[in-house]
Amino acid sequence: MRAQWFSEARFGMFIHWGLYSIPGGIWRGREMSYIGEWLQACFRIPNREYGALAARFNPERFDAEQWCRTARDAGMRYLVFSAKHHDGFAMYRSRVDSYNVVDATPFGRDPLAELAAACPKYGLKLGIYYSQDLDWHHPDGGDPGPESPKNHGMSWGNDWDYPAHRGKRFRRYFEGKAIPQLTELLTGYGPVGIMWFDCPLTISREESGRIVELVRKLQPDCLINTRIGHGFGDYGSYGDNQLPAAPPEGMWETPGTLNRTWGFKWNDHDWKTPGEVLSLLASLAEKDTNYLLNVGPMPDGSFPPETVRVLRETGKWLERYGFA
Ligand code: JFZ
Repeated sequence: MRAQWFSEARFGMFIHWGLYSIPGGIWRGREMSYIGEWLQACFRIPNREYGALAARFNPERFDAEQWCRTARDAGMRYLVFSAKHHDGFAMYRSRVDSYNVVDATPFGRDPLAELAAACPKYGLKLGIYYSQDLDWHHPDGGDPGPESPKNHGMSWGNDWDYPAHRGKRFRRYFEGKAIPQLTELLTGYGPVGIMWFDCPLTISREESGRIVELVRKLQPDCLINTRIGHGFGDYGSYGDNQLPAAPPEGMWETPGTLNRTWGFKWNDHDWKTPGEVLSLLASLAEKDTNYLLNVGPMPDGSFPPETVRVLRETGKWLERYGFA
């Protein structure tokens, strides 16, 4: 069964890494209270300014093998990497859009390619996060419009650079960027275990279905989470750190933060203890639910020291008692 590895994996590493990791929750001396990867929307930063962060993206300490070793030693069996978050910046080499980590930064390397090469060496399946609906860089990226409820006071779509909601044609973004980039991701990085989608706010049933078809065609064994939208997908995603009440039907996963943010924030020190991580992992496992625990790497490419410490202790305990 193509999903067996997933049910047996139980523990995975979510990785949110992008341009937002550089300011780490602080913009021109002002600090945001919301999750770090929402920085651009929080401060309504124009793309010209936000995109200038790319010139400063040079993570000298990035080491895919080190990331994978940390995941494996924590007892994790898979990894999901943010290839493109809502800010629209591709964290892999994209021929479709030069707004990507290889073409736009002094770093010039493809972290996804390096992770794809490292994962199998550490027994990890590779998963890819792709924001299929929201895209703040594209003029036609998903935007529920001015009448829709906000997200903690913020706009879901980019209405600071592109305020003319009536002129937006999601289809242009979908055909011109999302589908071509997903094709790149599904053909350029070897076997992909999971395509992790998010925030299906404006996407149509037909469009969600098109993505499912594309994944099935290019990677028949790849799993899809239900945040693809419209009831599609192979397994359900709960909310942040959520514990299901009863053992549910089907396959499930709970993504969770290790502090209070997905993308790195300099001032978030509210770390869970290894005991808390272990207890959530056990409670979720009892409900047949995987735990996708997030790491927000720092701008230099390394994991925050607290993250490393908690993951190491977690892995040691699992190993000592024969779970890993
Ligand atoms: C989304 C993103 O907006 C966020 O930046 C992060 O990537 C996170 C993993 O996913 O936020 C959500 C989406 C859905 C829920 C919660 C947070 N939910 O259904 O509870």
